Amino acid sequence: PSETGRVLSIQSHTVQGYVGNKSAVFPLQLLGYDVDPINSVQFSNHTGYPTFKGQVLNGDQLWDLIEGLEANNLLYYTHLLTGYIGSVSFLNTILKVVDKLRSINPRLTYVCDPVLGDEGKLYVPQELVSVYREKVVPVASMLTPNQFEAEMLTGLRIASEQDGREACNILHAAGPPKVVITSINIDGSLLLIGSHQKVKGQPPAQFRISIPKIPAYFTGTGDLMTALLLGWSNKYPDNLDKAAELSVSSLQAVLVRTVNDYTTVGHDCKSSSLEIRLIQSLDDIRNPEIKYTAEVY
Ligand code: ATP
Ligand code: PLP
Ligand code: PXL
Repeated sequence: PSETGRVLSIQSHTVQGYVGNKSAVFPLQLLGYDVDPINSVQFSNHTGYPTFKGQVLNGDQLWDLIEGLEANNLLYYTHLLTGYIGSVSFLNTILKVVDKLRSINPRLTYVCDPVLGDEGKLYVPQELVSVYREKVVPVASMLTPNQFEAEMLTGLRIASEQDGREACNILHAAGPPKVVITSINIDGSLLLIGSHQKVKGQPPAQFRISIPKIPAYFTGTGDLMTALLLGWSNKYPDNLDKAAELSVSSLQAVLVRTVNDYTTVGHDCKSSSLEIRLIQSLDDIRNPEIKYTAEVY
C-alpha cells in the first residue's frame, strides 16, 4: 500500500462535464492518492441537461468487478468513496462491498455522501432513504450530508445552527465518527458544520465555517467537496476543522474561477447550472490558500 492511500471510488461517469467520478478522481490524484474508479453509470452528460443518454451498472455487474479484483488479490483499499446511487439493489451491493473490503482491510475508511436530494426534494427513489438510514449510516466512517439529507437521515428538522449540531450528534450515535453537514442555509447564508466524535459515547468536537453564497448554480460541487474532505481528513486525521478549511478554500477557489470564466464570455450565471472549472484549478487543489476558517464551538 502507498503512503497516502488507495481509494475505490464508486460514482457516476459523464463523458462531458464534472460530476461524480469526473469531479472526485482528479482532485484525489492531485492530492497523491491512487484512485480506482468504478463507474456506476456512464452518461453523455449530467441529468440536469435537457436530455442525456447512456448506461447504468446494476448491482450484479458491480459485484462482478469486485470478484474480478478479488481473484487477483487486488482488493486492498484504504478508502471507499460513494456518492449518488440510484437504486436499492445497487446500494445493497455497496453494503456487500463494504463488508468485503473490511474483511481484507479492517481499518478501511468508508466515506459516504448520502445523496438523497436537496431543498426539500428527493432525487432518488423513496425506498433508498430507509436503506441509508438503517444499513449504510451505521457502517460509514465519514458522512457528508447536505441539510436536507441530514434531516431525512435523522428525522430532525434543521432550522438553526444548534439543530445542525444536534443532527450530527444523532448521526454519531448511529455510526460515523466524522460528520460534515456540507451546507445549511440560514436566512440566505451558508454554514458548514463539522463534527468529530473522537471517543464513542463522548461529546464530539464541533466547528462551523461560514461560506458566502455565490449567486450561481453549480453541479458536481457536492461530489468535489466529499472527495476533498476524504483527501484532507486522511492527511489531518485528528483535525477535521483543518481538513474542512482546506476543502472549503479549494472548492470556493474553483467556484470563483468558474463564475469568472463564464462571466468573461458573457454567460448569465443564474440562467443554468455551470460546469465547474476543475482542471484549470489544479493549483488551488494541490495548495489551497486558507481563506475560510473554522470557528470551534
Ligand atoms: P450532495 O447532494 O452531493 O450531498 P450537497 O448538497 O452537499 O450535495 P452542494 O449543495 O453542491 O452539495 O454543496 C457542496 C458545497 O459546495 C457546499 O459546501 C457549498 O458551500 C458549496 N456551494 C455550492 N453552491 C454554492 C454557491 N452558490 N455559493 C457558494 N458555495 C456553494
Ligand atoms: N440533481 C440531480 C438530478 C442529481 O441526480 C444529482 C445527483 O447527485 C444532483 C442534482 C446533485 O448535484 P450536487 O452534487 O451538485 O448537489
Ligand atoms: O452528484 C451529481 C450527479 C451525479 N451523477 C449524475 C448526475 C449528477 C448531477 O446532476 O446527473 C449522473
